[in-house]
Amino acid sequence: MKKIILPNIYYSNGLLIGNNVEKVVRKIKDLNGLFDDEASLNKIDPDTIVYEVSSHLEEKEGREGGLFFGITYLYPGKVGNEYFMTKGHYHAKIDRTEYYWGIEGEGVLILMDEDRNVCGEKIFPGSLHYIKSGIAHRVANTGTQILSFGACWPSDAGHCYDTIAKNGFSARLREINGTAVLEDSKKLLYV
Ligand code: PAN
Ligand code: ZN
Repeated sequence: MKKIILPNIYYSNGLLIGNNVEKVVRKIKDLNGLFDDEASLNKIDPDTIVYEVSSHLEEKEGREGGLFFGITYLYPGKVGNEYFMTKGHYHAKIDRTEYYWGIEGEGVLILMDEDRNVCGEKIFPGSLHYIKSGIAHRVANTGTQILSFGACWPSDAGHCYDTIAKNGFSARLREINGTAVLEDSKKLLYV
């Protein structure tokens, strides 16, 4: 008779529990330069949590052939008229792809190619998003509750934050007249 064992990782009541789970917390004070309305930013408590990520990192970072799994919890909120969002990144190995899927709440996945063409996809419970090679990705919460989404990416993908930190995305997701609008960024540094 062969053994049937319990898994060592659970996704239960919205939480990832088990071995090799690591949690990252991103507060307003950790996100310098992310939001463009500095006057509004200065009115927000720097310890306000914008998002948390729980990841199951079973593999060694950089190993080819493995996968990582993470759940992001993005809080509702705005800085001025710009929605709370993740930093956003390209993968360090630029051709590495990723799945995102919506779990709870609502928002927009903002995608940008290397020529800085941007588009947005709505995220909602059950939505599935395949992020192709060479595409920077960021999520903004457009709702009034936590937006949580899953992610699965190759363990050799890595994260490149520098390009986005320096040049941003070419569009920002703002609430204008009560609607989420992906507006061209005024900081177009590629001109
Ligand atoms: C996700 C992201 C997560 C947080 O797991 O890392 O949503 O966003 P930032 O990394 O941009 O802060 C992912 O895309 N992994 O590759
Ligand atoms: Zn990614």
